[in-house]
Amino acid sequence: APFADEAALKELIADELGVVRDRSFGLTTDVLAEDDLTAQVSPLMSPLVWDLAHVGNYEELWLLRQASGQDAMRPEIDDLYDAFEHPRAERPTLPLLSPDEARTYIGTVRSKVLDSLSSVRFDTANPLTSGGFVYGMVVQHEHMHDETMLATHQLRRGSPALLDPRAEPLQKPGRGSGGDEVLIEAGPFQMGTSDDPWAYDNERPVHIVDLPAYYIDVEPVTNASYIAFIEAGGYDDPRWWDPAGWEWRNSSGKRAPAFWEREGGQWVRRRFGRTEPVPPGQPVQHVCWYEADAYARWAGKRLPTEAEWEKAARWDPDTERSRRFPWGDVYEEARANLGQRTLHPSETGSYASGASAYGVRRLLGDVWEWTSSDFHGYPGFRSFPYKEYSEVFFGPDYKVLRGGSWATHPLAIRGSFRNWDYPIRRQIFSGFRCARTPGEAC
Ligand code: AVJ
Ligand code: FE
Repeated sequence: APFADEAALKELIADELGVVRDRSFGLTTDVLAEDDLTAQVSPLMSPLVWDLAHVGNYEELWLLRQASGQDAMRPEIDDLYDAFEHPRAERPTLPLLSPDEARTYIGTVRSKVLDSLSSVRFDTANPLTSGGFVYGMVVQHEHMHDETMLATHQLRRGSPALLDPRAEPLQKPGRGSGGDEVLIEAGPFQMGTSDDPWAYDNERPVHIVDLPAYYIDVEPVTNASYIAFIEAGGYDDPRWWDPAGWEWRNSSGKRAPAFWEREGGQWVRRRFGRTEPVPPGQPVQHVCWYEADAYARWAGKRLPTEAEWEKAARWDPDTERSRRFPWGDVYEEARANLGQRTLHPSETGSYASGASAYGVRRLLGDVWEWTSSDFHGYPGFRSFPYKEYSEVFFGPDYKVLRGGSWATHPLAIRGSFRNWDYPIRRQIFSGFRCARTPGEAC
């Protein structure tokens, strides 16, 4: 078991709580003034100061009240930071804590959490604390909000607040394989997990899924390929579009990915407050499900189902078991573009060492990948520890995304992790790869 020793696990938890908090401050009070933290840059997003206090309020709720049995510190603010009470568009009108108050509040919560950590028993009979589950849930929650805050930064106008820490790609791109696909032979695989201690309810339980043979792209679809779709009139031909997607295309007026503009005969994109030529070899980013679906049909392909994505990412046909990551069970920094080390996806051909058993590349990191699947619970699903994490979103309204992006922290991603969003959303760091049924099209 990865966390056999409770003291070592608690040390890791304390470290990871510190890592994620540094990240949260690095996206808020360290880099932006009060006005920028309280402003709403888009009705799709919360003011950054809401996210900041919300992660602390969530931490108070789960780690102080639930895990440690303490009384509410400030019961009067719970309602303000309950995501289900107030939609994002409404949040700037609430009497929110100021940036200074939020910083103080979440800092106080944090010191109480660290003070109580040693006295909370990680009882294997209590699913909330067994394996440190609820602490893992809180760390992952803050990382997810940090990625949401990065999307807010991307939408923000005004002078740049974030610097790309590296101008150069982390790895020199290797062999280009933008057009390549691999055949995944027919057969069963293990989908989801029952033994990953920090996995969410929607990743559980592990179950066997038997898939017919399919092809899947080795790499995500690049900007160059997506530009070919645009230039072939892809946005103007209803044959490629889902009927609801065609309606979205008509009513939104969109004819290119979010943040793209045509300038002097070339495509440029705005990225964290700067404008740059669209890099042809990076995965296309900021496309909605309808655009991904239309591109795939134009290319003579289709989006992979969620199960097809996961089998290509996790299944090892030699050992007949699913891996935690495409390359194995242990996270290794050099194998994927995760964790906000750059503020953009990597070039096609990078991270070849992160390939799955089938040779499929860059499944984790770079861009979230749209799948064709609606978000549902697996057979035997049981909501835990609260139905508002995932169960209330099950149904036909949301499409599943897999794999995480360059902005996703490694603690908040694994081959079984499931994300979801509306098919019209493009402010997230979303791209896609294609799949194909043998004998059909292409
Ligand atoms: C899993 C990313 C869809 O941001 O809505 C944050 C994560 N849940 N707070 C979201 C989440 C509660 C969730 N996603
Ligand atoms: Fe939240």
